[in-house]
Amino acid sequence: MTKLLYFLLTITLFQQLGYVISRREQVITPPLPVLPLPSYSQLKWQQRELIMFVHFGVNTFTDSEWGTGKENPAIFNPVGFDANQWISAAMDAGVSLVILTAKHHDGFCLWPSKYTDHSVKLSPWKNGTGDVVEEFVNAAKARGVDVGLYLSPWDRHDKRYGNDLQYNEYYLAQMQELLARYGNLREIWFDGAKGSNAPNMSYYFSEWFAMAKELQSSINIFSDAGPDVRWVGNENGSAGSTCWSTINRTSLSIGNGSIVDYLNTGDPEGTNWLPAECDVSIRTGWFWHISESPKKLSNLLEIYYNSVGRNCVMLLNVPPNSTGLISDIDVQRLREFRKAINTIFSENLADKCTIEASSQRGGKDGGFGPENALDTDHLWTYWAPGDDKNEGHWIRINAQDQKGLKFNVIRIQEAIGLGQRIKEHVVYVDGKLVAKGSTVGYKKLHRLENGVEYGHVVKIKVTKSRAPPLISSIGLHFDPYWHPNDGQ
Ligand code: FUL
Repeated sequence: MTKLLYFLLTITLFQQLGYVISRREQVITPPLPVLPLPSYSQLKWQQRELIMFVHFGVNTFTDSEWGTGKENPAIFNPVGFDANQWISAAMDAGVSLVILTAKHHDGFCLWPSKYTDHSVKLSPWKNGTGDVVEEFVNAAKARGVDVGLYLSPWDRHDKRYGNDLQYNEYYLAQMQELLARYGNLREIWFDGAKGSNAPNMSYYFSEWFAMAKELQSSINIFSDAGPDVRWVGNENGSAGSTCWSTINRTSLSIGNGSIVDYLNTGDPEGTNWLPAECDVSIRTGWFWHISESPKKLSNLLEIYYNSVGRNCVMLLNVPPNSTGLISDIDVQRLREFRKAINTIFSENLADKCTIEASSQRGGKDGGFGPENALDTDHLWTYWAPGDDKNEGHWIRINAQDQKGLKFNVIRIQEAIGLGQRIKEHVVYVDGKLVAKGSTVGYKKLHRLENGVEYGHVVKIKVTKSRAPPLISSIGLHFDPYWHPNDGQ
């Protein structure tokens, strides 16, 4: 009898265990990533979307763009300098990272470097006791804004420039000062520009990059060729309409004009994750000039669509004036810019719609349904199709009210944490083709050429991809500033 009882008990236990195991087995795992992948810091950078550049130095006082290196430090005297005002302007623009030119090509240092006197030390500003970098960093940190620094490799002042060993040691010494003294930096900018005062000067990039990572492991290194962020290949803020975050670093070199097209589009076969940053100035020049004024809002929006809307980060330069403040007119424009972005994107008309897809990974309850493209997570929840074909998958949004939807912008985002995949896609509204595109990446914005669409059914079809597409977010938006027929 007891034997029978034991037997029955054991069977029940096994049955229960089997039930638990089989329930466990039903949880569908995420698909494998497609290499290369972004690093943690690159993902953080990408999500910032809009960041700010600040060009400030002796050029601010001489009405020039490239200083000669012969400027007298006595000209540097920003009597109304207030880094808090810069940071407020950045925050008004919704910017979470600001990059300052600690040293531009003229060699003048905005911090009291112990390796040169050509710095704020010899200026009348605060009787030579000031430190722009320190005040900038403190103001930003106090408001939760991240910082980065630009340290120009090209130096038109220092006598060591032209002597490879001496100058590289000098440059590294300054980099160590900046990276060790001012807390966490999120980005360091290595500019590829090199002038005629020593055209054969070699920069020891490997040593520079290794030391930068040693001193700050989460820093993103920007240069024409990365290693973390690449130049987009122009200074007008415009990425290629095809823009891969992947590229082959072995095909890149710094300061090489012949690779700008490659930088602009990236490479679907690229084995390195190296997304592009689009640097552009709010004014014509990088430094402040009394004769210049900020770009119109419509220009800034155009740049936003051509950078953020093409899988890049927009690095918008806003130069402080000779008082040491960002001019009111620029502050105003930054506010308008942010207000416009919020107006366009804060409402997603697709939120009130139903959404369906050609198939979904793991079936109806697999956790990878198209509804993931309408939640607020734009990275780690996503729609994944149900098979491993690289073409033909689609997702469809259906309006619920009879009137249909009024929109002129379509936003598509890939779950780039698992690799950039989409090569070609098309968008139909009520069966009519309204947009065609290639890459998507972190964010693709289609501003509809024919203006507003009133539609009931919006279908996004991925016609070609490197692996099954993973879509993390979709938006249908109305941009009241977009008037394609006005020749904007
Ligand atoms: C260029 C420099 O020559 C400009 O002066 C500016 O700093 C721009 C961001 O990069 O290469």
